[in-house]
This record gives sequence, structure tokens and C-alpha cells, in this order.
Amino acid sequence: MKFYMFRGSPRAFKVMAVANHLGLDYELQPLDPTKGEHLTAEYAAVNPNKRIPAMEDDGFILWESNAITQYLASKKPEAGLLPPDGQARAQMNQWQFWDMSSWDPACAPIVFERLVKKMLGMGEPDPAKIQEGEQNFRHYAQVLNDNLKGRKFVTGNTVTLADFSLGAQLNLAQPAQFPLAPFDEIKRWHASLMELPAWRTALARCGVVTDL
Ligand SMILES: N[C@@H](CCC(=O)N[C@@H](CS)C(=O)NCC(=O)O)C(=O)O
Repeated sequence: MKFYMFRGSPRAFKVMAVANHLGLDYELQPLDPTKGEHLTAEYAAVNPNKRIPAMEDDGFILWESNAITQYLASKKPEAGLLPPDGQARAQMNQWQFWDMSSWDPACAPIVFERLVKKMLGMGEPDPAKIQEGEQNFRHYAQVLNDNLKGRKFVTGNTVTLADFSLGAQLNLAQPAQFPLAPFDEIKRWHASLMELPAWRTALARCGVVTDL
């Protein structure tokens, strides 16, 4: 199994962390965004969106990070990352959809302004975009923080794919200066994810944007 990725990408990180948690073997195919290696015709044949991550498993190709995590988890249902029960599964899906609709788009503009622009030589952060991004971030962080009250993990007391999906962006909290100060539940939860061996191994292999 092969994962196409950028080093430092939280979306690639979550796929790697889930594979680690499940004990699945994989190889990495790093692409260099500073050289536009994701924009080639060869890569467009893998992911026509020209984005990472993407996965190849014995000729089967899949893109969209959360879809890849579900595919991986379905290989090892006994691990419990993809709850089998209807309501528990639906709740897990709810948070993974919320990740794509709300949380990832709230985090990404701050990461872009503070980290990606620097990496790609695109100039200084735009203060107006940072202000707007931080306001949006606070709105969604409040939703997540409130949900985590009384729960160890996002959907209850066991870890699921929702934790891998939502927690991945927080690896960038310090370098991207996410305004996390009032959100103690999020900080507590992310610290517990950082203790997972699968999380640590993925961080070591994937790095963060600032390592580039
Ligand atoms: N919803 C997609 C987003 C993929 C995405 O935007 N990936 C970024 C890197 S983290 C990318 O490839 N950006 C390259 C570009 O926009 O040119 C997923 O979760 O897989």
C-alpha cells in the first residue's frame, strides 16, 4: 500500500496515523509542493484534483483523506476505529463530515497565511485574512470544545476515526498560532492523542510544515 503525501500535511498525517494504529504496512511517496510535483499529468492520473493525500492499494486508488481512513479501518474492524453499530457509526461520520465541511476549512486559512505562504515564498501573512480566519476558528473550536466536555474522545470514551481526522490539524497549533487559549477541552484531548504510539510514529515520519 502506498500513500502519496506532502511532508508536514495534517491530511496526510491522519492517514498515516490511522494505518499505524491498525498495524498496516505502507510505503510513502512524498511529493514536493515547492516543486509542483503534485501538478504533473502522472499524478493527475492518481488524483485528478492534484491534491494529496492519495492511496494506492494493489491497483485500487482512493483520494480524500477521510475516505482513505474509512477504507483502512474497514480492513481491521476489530480495532473499533469505525464503529459497527448504526448510531455510533453515524456519529463518527457526522464528525468526519464536519471535519471536511467546517473544521478543516477553519484551520486551513490560518495555516496557509502563517506557514504555507512562507514555505512557497508567497509573501507575508495578510492580517485581514488572519483576523477573519481566527474568528472562524473560534466559532468551530467552541463547538468541538463543548462536545469534548465529559468525553475522553470525540464520540465517547474510545478513540475512533473522528479523533484522527479532527486532531490532525492541531499538530500545527503552535507553529500556526491557532487561538486555542480558551479551549481547555481541546488541549486536553489533543495532548491525549499525542500520547498514542501511532500518533508519535506518524509525526516522526510526516513532520510538520515548519520542518520543510
Ligand atoms: N479534502 C481533501 C483536501 C486535500 C488537500 O487540499 N490537500 C492539500 C495538502 S494538505 C493539497 O494537496 N494542496 C495542494 C494544492 O492545493 O495545490 C482531503 O482531505 O484529502
